[in-house]
Amino acid sequence: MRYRVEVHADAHTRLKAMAEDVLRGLGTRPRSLPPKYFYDAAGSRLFDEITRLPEYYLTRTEDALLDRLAPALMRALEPRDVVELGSGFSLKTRRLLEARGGGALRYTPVDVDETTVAASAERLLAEDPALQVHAIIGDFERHLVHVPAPSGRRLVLFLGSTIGNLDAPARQALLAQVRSLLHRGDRLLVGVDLVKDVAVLEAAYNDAAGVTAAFNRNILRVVNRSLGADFQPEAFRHHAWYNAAESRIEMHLVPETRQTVHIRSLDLTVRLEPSESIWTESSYKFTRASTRAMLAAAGLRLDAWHTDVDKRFALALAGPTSRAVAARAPRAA
Ligand code: AVJ
Repeated sequence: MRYRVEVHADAHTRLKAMAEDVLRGLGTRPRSLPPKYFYDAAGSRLFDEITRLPEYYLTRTEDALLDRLAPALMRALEPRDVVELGSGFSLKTRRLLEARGGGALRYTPVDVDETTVAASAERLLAEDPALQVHAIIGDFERHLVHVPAPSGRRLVLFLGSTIGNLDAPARQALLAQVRSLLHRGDRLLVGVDLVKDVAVLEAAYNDAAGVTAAFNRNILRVVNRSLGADFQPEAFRHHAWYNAAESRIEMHLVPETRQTVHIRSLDLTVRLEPSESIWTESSYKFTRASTRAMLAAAGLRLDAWHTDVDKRFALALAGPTSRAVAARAPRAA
């Protein structure tokens, strides 16, 4: 069997988690909804459209970096075990795996959407006879403990600036877990979007075609359908701006007029004033120094830093620091 799947978050569990998240998010101020709920089928399609927008440089810049980097990286590292957090369609992974030159390899995608993972695995397996897939269906913030013991040198992938959705405590918690998946010689490859000119950043989240606005409003459709809510998505204005003090793009949905929303599954009624937006996403932006510091706090050492010529996006390669050794080392006299 070259394909194995473990389901750690079935539809029922996910719905329960969502109910808790929405209750917490809309029941407290500032109102918020977690960005992971953007991605139903329609939301995933809208995001895919975003990645092809002229203003949204992130995906194409990372893809070009990966294409450039893949052969040398795979030759130098020769991984036998690739774990990917938030693998989605595994489009970038495919190019990385292709670059390895055919040795035996186990790929462990971690993603909430079983249908997507199964379809991606089928395609990868058909193209690659030396590949095994051990899929973990779950939330990478909660289910990394189920990643199997390594089958050889390991490469963990966390691409697409997905880490940018997490605030500092959540990033540290996640990176500490990733650190525990790594042994000496293993590596983490993480894609981070870089701090840059505000106009470039804000344009990427305020595209002229309005796709990002539709993507933002879609989260209300997801809550409507999943929890029996009656949000009117068109009554909310898309607002995205760069919060320089926090190094993050913030996306909000601003009610145009006062809204009264009933969420049947939660038996909750929420009144929203135009002055109170729903904060739907943070997209943190990094520098080399902030990336290095974030990694170091989790016991990871920045090994290599790859950026495009315009320094818009970076791929950071990190390895585990030998913390046990450091702890045992005698103090300098
Ligand atoms: C998928 C989290 C990387 O933060 O840029 C795109 C999502 N939101 N446009 C990002 C997103 C609005 C995206 N990530």
